[in-house]
Amino acid sequence: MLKMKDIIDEKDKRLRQVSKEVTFPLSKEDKQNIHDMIEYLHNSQIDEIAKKYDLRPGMGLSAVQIGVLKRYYVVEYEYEEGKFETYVLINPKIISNSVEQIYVDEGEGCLSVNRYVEGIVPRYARVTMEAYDEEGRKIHIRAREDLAIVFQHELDHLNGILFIDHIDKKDPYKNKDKMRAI
Ligand code: K1U
Ligand code: NI
Repeated sequence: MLKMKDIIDEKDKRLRQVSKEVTFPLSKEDKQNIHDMIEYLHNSQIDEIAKKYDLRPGMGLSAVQIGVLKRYYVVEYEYEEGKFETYVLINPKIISNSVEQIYVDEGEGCLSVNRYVEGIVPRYARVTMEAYDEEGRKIHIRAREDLAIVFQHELDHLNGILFIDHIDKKDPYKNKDKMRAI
């Protein structure tokens, strides 16, 4: 079972590297990693379990955040109270995006950034992702709003980018009026 100590911190240089494409079939280790990452995210969103094991809540997690420099991530999305949809994206890319941009009003969070960073992180309001599932089948996922944001945040991780890189240090609220807050 993954714990907070297994998630690497922004000071770790591995978070700045570009992760490598995955080949199929998946190795036993990668299957286990994906299982553990889903379990972490799910548990972290259940108050009782999160408290018991001191888990910081997360909706997405990329392999690099547990020190594995491979191009996959998982998202555990609560679409209704107590109901979760799990997404596993391997070798993901954005194949189309909206012109409209949005940002998280209270600021983005990241399990690898253990401090509050204020400012706007511009994200596409809607994206279509192309990726592979665990069996190596090509999949397409359309996402909007917060789900679109988490897909983009995780894709950034696979390219060595953190949300803080998108924030203008001198003017954290730059271009605010050109985007919609969610
Ligand atoms: O570090 C990470 O990659 C996880 C990060 C991803 C993210 C989600 C949404 C907006 C920006 C970035 C988080 O999950 S931060 C915590 C969070 O936003 C959340 C946690 C539990 C439920 C819903 C949202
Ligand atoms: Ni993150």
